[in-house]
Amino acid sequence: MNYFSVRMRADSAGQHISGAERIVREYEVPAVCAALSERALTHPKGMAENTFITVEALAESDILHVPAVGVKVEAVQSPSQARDIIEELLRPMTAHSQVVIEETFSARNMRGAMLIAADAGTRCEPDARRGVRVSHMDACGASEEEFKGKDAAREAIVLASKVAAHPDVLAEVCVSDDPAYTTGYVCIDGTYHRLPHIKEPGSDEGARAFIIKPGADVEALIDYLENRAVLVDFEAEK
Ligand code: PML
Ligand code: MG
Repeated sequence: MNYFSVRMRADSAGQHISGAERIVREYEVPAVCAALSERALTHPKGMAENTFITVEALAESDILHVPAVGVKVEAVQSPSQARDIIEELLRPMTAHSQVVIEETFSARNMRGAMLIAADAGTRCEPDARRGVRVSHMDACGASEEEFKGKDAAREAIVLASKVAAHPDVLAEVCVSDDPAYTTGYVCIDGTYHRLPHIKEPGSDEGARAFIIKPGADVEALIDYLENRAVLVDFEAEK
């Protein structure tokens, strides 16, 4: 057993508070469990009442390596400008970009992401309240310096790279539901467009949406997103 998947999720009174995960070597498991449990206890949404940590052995042959997406920071001054940029980026992929924007900004406290069909603009995930939780992923070859103090961005780039590597995903839109976190992104054509000021500080709105290809095998896509162990290769970027 070469690697372990370490996953944390936390809630209070049935409301999702926090979720995070790593794929690490055996010697790193205790420290990673400590860091993830601390995170649930000090979350800006409030101290989690319940924290669940799962540690699961993975064989090296179970792990898929995918390249990291490139990052481009967009010059955004306000939430309305961010929405215009999202619209512009999504337009070539779907006629329903406004539906995607409305759904993403009006959601609250979803554990996972929405799946939205590019052709019909309709939701495709089996549980619309929960969404699809992307799991079993981490960075490989990224120096700590690159991400120092930027856990949210690091995890989002890792997640976006796993999602973008699936051929049935055309784009992703993300607005953090963390009231203190006002940077979001659109990932499309291998580029993660970082969008500062995507929402007003203090707002609990936000979710992720994946825009999926017409005719996609939704069940197979969900299995990949939730269960396939993926290491995102940052070396390939350098
Ligand atoms: C989240 O809360 O999980 C989303 C974080 C988005 C990070 C965006 C960035 O800083 O690049
Ligand atoms: Mg969150």
